[in-house]
Amino acid sequence: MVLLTQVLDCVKKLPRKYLRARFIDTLRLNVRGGTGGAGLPRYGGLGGAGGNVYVIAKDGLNLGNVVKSLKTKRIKADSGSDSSAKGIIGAPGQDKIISVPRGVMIYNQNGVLLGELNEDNTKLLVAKGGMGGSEQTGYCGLKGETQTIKLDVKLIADVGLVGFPNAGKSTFLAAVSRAKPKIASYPFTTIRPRLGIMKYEDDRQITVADLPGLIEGAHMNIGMGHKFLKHIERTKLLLFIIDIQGFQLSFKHTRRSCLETVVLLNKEIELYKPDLLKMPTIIIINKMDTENADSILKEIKPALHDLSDYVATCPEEMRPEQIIQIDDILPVSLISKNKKEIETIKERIRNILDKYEEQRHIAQYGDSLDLQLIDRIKRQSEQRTPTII
Ligand SMILES: Nc1nc2c(ncn2[C@@H]2O[C@H](COP(=O)(O)OP(=O)(O)OP(=O)(O)O)[C@@H](O)[C@H]2O)c(=O)[nH]1
Ligand SMILES: [Mg+2]
Repeated sequence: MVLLTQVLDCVKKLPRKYLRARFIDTLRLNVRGGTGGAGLPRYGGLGGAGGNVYVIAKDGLNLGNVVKSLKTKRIKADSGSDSSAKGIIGAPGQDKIISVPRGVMIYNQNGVLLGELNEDNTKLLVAKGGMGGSEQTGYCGLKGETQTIKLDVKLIADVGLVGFPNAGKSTFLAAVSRAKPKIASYPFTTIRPRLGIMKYEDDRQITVADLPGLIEGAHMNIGMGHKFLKHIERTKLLLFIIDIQGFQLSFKHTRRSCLETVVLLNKEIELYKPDLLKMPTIIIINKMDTENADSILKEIKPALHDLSDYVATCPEEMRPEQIIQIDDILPVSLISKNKKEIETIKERIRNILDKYEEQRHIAQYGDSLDLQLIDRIKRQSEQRTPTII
């Protein structure tokens, strides 16, 4: 109960900027296909079909741009032309195309997933135009399909940055990519997710998503809440950024040690979606340049390497049921922008991503792709080779 009052208290004290922040990652639209044109009974003329409404994915967009570009949330495609003595077959109505960001999932009003658009230029029909008038319809044009669709954007990135506020997530993004996120010494500096690209000498690219900070009670919508956690659903690796000095939202709140923040992040992710804990995770212990950092690290190292023992000693409300798999623990000082340190982190991320990708591949296709290919070619040639008598 004390914990609950403490966390609820922090809601009131949140920076006003957050309350004003308008980051849009869902959008509802009413879409309507065009009406079919009327037919012409005298000549058996056919009305043009109504236009369709499509949603198309485009690189470089966000839902904010989409809202700005649409004048209204009711999108209707054009009606088909009527059949006339001059034009027996009516022209079809023009389609309406709504450009949206990549990674959008589209649901209908009943919450049924209609499709997802992850690649640039992929498109989905969301409202079909009505048929043009013909003998079949008594020469009346039919009305187009209507529905309310919900667009839900989930970022597509290889690595998701997870951590308490102020831990150095944006400092990390700025250090490894050309992104220029806002960095400041107060909590909740980052109020919207942001992508950056880590580039390697051999042109390999790994995308990183910087997310707003999480705090305990995020599942009860405390702080920025859980809503940004959906953006790690499509990442392949979690990068926990942890402040060696721990975190304290304000002097009224309990100070959480570095180890406690790891456990609390584990717990918040579990409360959001336990499956995410199966993802490979690297822990970056940041701010190693600060006072006593080395001795704190020395003290907590054994517990970090075997988190389950430590978790057992935590109060029940902090204790997750499932413990994250930690693939690597890297103590660093991101602020020092030490090139060697940054290169090591980049290499570790790359190696772990590749290791898991290989394992996933083997699980899906078996041990050796070459053997499978040889087998397939053999079978195909057996089918085609004429039997020699
Ligand atoms: N001493 C020290 N300070 C650091 C280090 N890394 C980051 N900082 C400072 O910590 C503060 C917070 O850094 P951010 O990168 O904005 O932290 P964040 O995790 O993105 O914070 P939110 O966006 O609020 O969630 C800034 O004042 C940074 O300069 C470090 O290695 N050592
Ligand atoms: Mg930040």
